Amino acid sequence: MENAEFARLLAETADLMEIAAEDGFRIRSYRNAAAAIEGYPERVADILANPARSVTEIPGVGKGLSFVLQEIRERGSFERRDEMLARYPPTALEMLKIQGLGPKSIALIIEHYRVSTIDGLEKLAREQKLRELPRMGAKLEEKVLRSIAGYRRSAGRFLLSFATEAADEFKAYLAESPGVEQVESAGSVRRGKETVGDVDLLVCGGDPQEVLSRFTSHPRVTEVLAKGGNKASAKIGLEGLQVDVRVLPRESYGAAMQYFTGSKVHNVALRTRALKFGLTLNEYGLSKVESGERVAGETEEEIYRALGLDWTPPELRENHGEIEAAEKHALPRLVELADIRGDLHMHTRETDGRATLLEMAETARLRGYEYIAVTDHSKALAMANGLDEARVVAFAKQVRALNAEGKAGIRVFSGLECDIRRDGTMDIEWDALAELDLVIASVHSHMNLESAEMTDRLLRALECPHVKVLGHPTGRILLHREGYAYDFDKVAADAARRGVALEINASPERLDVHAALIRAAKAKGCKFTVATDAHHPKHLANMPFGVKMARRGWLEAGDVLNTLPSGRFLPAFRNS
Ligand code: DGT
Ligand code: CA
Ligand code: CA
Ligand code: ZN
Repeated sequence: MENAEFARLLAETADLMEIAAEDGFRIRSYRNAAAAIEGYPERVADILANPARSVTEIPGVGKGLSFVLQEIRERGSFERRDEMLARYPPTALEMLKIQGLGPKSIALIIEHYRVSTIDGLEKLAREQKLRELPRMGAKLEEKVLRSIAGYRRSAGRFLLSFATEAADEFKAYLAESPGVEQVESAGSVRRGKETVGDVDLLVCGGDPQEVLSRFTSHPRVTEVLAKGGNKASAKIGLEGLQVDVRVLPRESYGAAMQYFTGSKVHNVALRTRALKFGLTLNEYGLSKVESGERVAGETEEEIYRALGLDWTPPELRENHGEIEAAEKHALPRLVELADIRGDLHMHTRETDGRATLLEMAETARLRGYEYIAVTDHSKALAMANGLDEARVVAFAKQVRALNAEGKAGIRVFSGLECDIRRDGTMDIEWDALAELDLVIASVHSHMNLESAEMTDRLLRALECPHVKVLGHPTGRILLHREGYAYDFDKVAADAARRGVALEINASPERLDVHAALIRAAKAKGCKFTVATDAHHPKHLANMPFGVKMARRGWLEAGDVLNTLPSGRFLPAFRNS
């Protein structure tokens, strides 16, 4: 069981208790523990399993909660949660995922209308019945309807990082089957989509039945959904992620890779094109319509070539112009992980990170980077012990000394993730910011402003001459929260004009900003950074997810400023 799962159960129960208007102290303690566990660098399940350790070492976890966590580990729930679920149907929990509705509103809706499902809620909003309740109005109804649509889109989906980890585990496992030559991810994992419905694995070589039996007998498999001649599907883990495995002969492996990588809309466009050439394309290969003669199938390259196209990177296969570009030999040369020379967003023990600057620097050095920017929080994030002006200035000085002595083994840029206040001003005085190499400006509060006010707030933040990067530009949390509302194009245009880079935040639950907005911003002339927002040395390994996003946004190395060598890096920001 992963920490996120422990955290989810605690937070959920806290929410249900809030619907029930229970004691605020207990609710807060569950929430605090959930937040602490979520960000804890070690697995809670491992600590619980180790008799020499105690989970009370996690800040915010006391004796009472340690029993709760033990109970969760043993049976996947705990007494208080069961009690709450007996009082409210589990669907009430789903209602909590609808943005704009707090527990008090939900309690009111359940009490007044006896409605506790998403469908019921949608009906109430459509029939304009929410506005009959206190403190609810037409605006809320609209927001609820939009939020329900978003919720339906994300239900049953998983973070790319989670799916990738599972895919890698099963790839390694299946590769050990006798005779297996190759195992690869297809589907949305291969395309680098930020959320994934299911994992698609393609196996080449080996005896299909033997490979599939090995798959379905994996200890993490909880339910076998289907098992046929060359395909099996199963659910894995508590989370119920589905994995599809197909075993294919060498001669059609490329065709199957192409077909099962998708996306569906890309494939449809490709098949239409094939027909114009008198060819049919399916998962077995490309063949002539008339004679049935096969012209390609063993590799993807030969299929694209036979259709008069350059091989198209999976991240681009969304039928958003990639086929036209491939025809004209005009596909971008997408940025690669190896192009990235440094990570530009990370936190240390000074604020809410788990390691020291030197520990972060060492891990970055081992990853092969030339430089890092250390960007702790500013004082508005009091809970994270954010830096005030005096600490900012002292930090800048410390980093200058560190670089002069060469003690970090890597070039360190002094940075800050400075909060953007509600009115768009910086949380730190300008003369202190002036001491730093790289100021990232980010929104962490007042995320529900009206679009016009949020737009002005961000535009004002860009006016500060020391701001070089706009951090996690939309503020979305995948499967959890949509980004804040504002005029993205306007802000992107201003960022481009001023030479402020947009961050592509590689943290798996953010992956912010996403493909469509990256392309829109690039069209306005924006530059980008790709950075992990690491709070622990191991988070530096999330860079590939950020690079995937950049690639999905058609970015080349020249669009990403942390591909520049350290000597040319700083002057690439800020023209005004
Ligand atoms: P997901 O799993 O929802 O994150 O997205 P995908 O793209 O992995 O979708 P999935 O797993 O349903 O199917 C994998 C690929 O297989 C998909 O991208 C395209 C191909 N595919 C599956 N079913 C169809 C179909 O009915 N028609 C076409 N043209 N392609 C299909
Ligand atoms: Ca899939
Ligand atoms: Ca699938
Ligand atoms: Zn942040």
